Amino acid sequence: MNKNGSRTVSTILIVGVILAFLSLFYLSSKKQESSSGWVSPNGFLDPDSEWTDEANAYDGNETSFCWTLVPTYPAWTPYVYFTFASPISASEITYKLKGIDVAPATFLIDIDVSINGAWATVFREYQSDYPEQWYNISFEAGVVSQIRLRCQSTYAEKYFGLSEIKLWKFGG
Ligand SMILES: [Ca+2]
Repeated sequence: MNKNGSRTVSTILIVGVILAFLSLFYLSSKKQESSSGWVSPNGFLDPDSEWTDEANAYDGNETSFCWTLVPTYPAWTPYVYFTFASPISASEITYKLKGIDVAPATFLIDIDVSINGAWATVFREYQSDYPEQWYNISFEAGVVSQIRLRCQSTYAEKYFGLSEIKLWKFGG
């Protein structure tokens, strides 16, 4: 093989190696896109402006929180909506409460998800704001674009705090 031929072979080899790396990078990024895991919202809607620090419910920081003053039964807070950049195939929500008041409080919490554009209630139960822990809610799998939440207090007016809320996305 002459010098030019050897150079051509080297060039083909180098291009081949680069293409192989690019393919691996592409495949691994595709896998990452489709892999399952917890996904935080990336936006919110608060039509009545009754909630405060809404983005704290999806900033990945368990010490920051979104909050509102909750009226006494049977009055509800207005809904706070959490939105996703693109709809997510999901079957579970996890959320963490923040206890703001020192005295124990019990809330009726109502959580809905928008599945294919229709609201479905996935959780409506009484819950104490203590302890501050993660709560998981499973629901019939669907393509979710928004979560909305409202609550009421069973005794007296109380502050309600939400540290984080996430959807379980399944891989494809
Ligand atoms: Ca937070």
